[in-house]
Amino acid sequence: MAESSIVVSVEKVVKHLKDHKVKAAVKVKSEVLRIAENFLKDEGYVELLPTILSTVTDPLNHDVYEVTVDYNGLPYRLTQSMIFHKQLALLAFDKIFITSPNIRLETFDKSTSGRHLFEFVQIDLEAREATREDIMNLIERLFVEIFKGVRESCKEELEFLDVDPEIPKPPFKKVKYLDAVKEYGEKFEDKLSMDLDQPAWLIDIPILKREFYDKLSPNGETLLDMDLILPRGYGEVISGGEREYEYDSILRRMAIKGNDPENFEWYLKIVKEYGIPPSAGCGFGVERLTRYICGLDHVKYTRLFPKVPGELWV
Ligand code: ASN
Repeated sequence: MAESSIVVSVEKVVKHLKDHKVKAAVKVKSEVLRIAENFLKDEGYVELLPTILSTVTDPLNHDVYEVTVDYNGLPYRLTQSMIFHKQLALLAFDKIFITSPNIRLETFDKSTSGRHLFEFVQIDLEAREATREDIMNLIERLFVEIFKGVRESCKEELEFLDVDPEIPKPPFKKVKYLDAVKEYGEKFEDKLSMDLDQPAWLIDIPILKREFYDKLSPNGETLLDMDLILPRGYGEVISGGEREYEYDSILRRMAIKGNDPENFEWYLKIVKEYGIPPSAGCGFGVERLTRYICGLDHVKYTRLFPKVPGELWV
């Protein structure tokens, strides 16, 4: 089916730049970044600069348009997530994070989801020898800091947006994926999110519902992974988990998901010849968290130059 696209007019771009709602949300987002980056540094995470062009990137678990850059014959990809670079970076440091711009050329039907931009930023972190529990605990403490900090430093903006974001209360509830399916049916995310009044972890996602790199649990059916679901319909803001790190297991998981090892040649070579450590990590969508704090109906208000699926914007 042909997808309809929109060329955004210059008037609309300037109106967006001058919109007080956008200005307030962008200021809140700036504070979210400051607080998160300081918190992670205080926890011993070393900040890396983002990788934008890569020979290997996240295959993702949903369809997007492929994007390769022909650099005079050298085939580069645009980064969809830094998952493999995060694992490799642990050869240098024990804990790392990146404020990572990701390009995911989403299909145009995502334009009205309120949650998709085809260029967005996630704070992506990974820690050597960490467990899923360690990462969930870290994020719960981080989210408390972010909400406390923003309430303090963005009083004017929150007042303008007419919101009073509640500081989340850890520990967050854990919901098993298959229990959510039982309660709400296969397409449960929106319904689950609508029923929540606190963020909740969605855990134990079935093997075929996620990428090959999240670690299989000893039960052989679900993964040692997690999403964080925001309340009141705001939906998923984090995905992460423990990782596969052994060459044979990675190949087995690629075969199960139908991922062609040829597309991951650089990564696989390093894993096979040098090894990578066990780890866990996650990434949280900066625009999605800001949208939730600011009570907005679309992530586009959190960026001055939003890349909404299907739109041509400056
Ligand atoms: N950042 C995510 C993770 O750490 C991966 C992703 O963005 N798809 O698992």
